[in-house]
Amino acid sequence: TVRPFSEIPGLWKNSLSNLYTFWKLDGFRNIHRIMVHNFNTFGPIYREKIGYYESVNIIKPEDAAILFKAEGHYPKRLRVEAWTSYRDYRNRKYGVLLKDGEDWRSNRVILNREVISPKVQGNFVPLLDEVGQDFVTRVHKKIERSGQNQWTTDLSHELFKYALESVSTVLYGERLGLLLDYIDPEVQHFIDCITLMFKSTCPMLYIPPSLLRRVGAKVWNDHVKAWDGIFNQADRCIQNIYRQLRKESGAQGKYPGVLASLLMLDRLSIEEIKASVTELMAGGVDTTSITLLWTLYELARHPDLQEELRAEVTAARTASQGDRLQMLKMVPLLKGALKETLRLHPVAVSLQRYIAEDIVIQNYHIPSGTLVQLGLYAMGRDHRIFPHPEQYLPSRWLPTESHYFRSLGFGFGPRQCLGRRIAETEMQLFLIHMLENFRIQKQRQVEVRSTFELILLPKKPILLTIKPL
Ligand code: HEM
Ligand code: 2DC
Repeated sequence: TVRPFSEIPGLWKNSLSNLYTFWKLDGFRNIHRIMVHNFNTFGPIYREKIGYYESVNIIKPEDAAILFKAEGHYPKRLRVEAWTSYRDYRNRKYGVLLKDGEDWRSNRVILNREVISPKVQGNFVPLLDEVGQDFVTRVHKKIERSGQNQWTTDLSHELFKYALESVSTVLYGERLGLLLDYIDPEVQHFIDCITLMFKSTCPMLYIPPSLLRRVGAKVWNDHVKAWDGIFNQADRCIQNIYRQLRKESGAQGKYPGVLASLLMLDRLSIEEIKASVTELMAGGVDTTSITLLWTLYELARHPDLQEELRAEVTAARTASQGDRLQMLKMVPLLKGALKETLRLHPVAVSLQRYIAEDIVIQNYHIPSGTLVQLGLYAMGRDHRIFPHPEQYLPSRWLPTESHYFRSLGFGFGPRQCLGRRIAETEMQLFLIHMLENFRIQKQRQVEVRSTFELILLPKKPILLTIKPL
């Protein structure tokens, strides 16, 4: 017999004292480890209430399958109040990230065609390949300047620029030139604003932004400043393309980028296009750059694997005669490496849905409308789901095995990451370029842990040494 919802184990009865313990454990920074701890204490399902939001947490792939089958036609995630409050406060439209219901679906369908459908990848590859090429040139220059035939550095700032240049090139169909020696202070400001926006969101997951705004809290002011900076820069880029398009209508066969394609398609209002393009631009920086940094870190820690990947890339290059699009189909281990990175270092600690129908998980009844969270970080590190979870083994993702509801770094279904194809292409090409040109090494073998700043980031700077092959 199915047990009732009220019997699900967990610390959900006293939310205020939970908030207090949470605070004491520095829970804001450690959500991912607290979730692991909770699964160890309560088993594969537990209920939780912290501050104003209540959820059921699950960890097993089979249960994830049940969750996503119950997501309905309009899948809905946990609403990040800080983000919607800002839009309401400044009277700006929601893009796909924040919309829900039919409004979300109708926008998302149109965006899918231009951003994530397989047919656009061919347009993205040459653009992104050029950015990868420029990154290599830049690193060679840095190595030369060091006078030591190597370059030891915290690559994160370079990777932020690489990621922003990549996503901008695809969105606007033209280069911003971020990999040149001179960096426009406005662009640096934009990058800083994204990091601040994520960071200042965290406390507002638990304390209502409306309250913080009323008391004039610093975190709310920081958050507003951050989004203002993001929207100002995105507006400048969008205006620029819009003006160009009006002057020279109908380009000569060249792929014009996502924004111009959407404008010419004319199925979304300009305000809606602006809202979603801004979200794409802001969502495309910290996510891919941090995933690449973690991947380089893992490659530096596993030199034999690095050589194996290099061999795969070299063979793919020969077999495809340098055709990059073709080449991307011949690097399964490299793709496995990215999946392995997202298993151990997911950008999102959890995936969530408000379920659209009643379900039964682990023999407990869960009523329709409940917020159910899949603990992505905890799942990736569970030995019952991934044997020897502490080992970085890209080969576990080769197509010979089944990966039923295990590869969820980008989410799942119609509400999955809209930037997925851009992210994957951009990251694969980056690694191909790096492996073709450099060897990555690391000084000491110390484990770097994650810290939660809305997305998971390395707790300490990662220092890598890059040498020409
Ligand atoms: C949503 C992960 C890169 C834009 C999401 C979600 C995840 C995710 C887990 C929620 C999906 C769900 O609820 O099922 C990642 C990871 C990335 C990445 C791991 C890179 C390693 C990007 C990039 C962009 C982007 C490069 C923009 C170009 C978005 C947007 C949404 C989203 C707009 C909301 C989609 C919607 O609500 O319909 N991402 N993302 N992401 N991501 Fe990403
Ligand atoms: C954070 O408890 C932890 O892709 C919360 O590119 C639940 C939660 C809700 C939504 C998640 C968020 C977490 C992590 C960051 C995500 C976000 C949805 C989209 C966003 C996963 C797990 C991200 C990074 C987007 C960001 C777009 C940008 C314009 C803000």
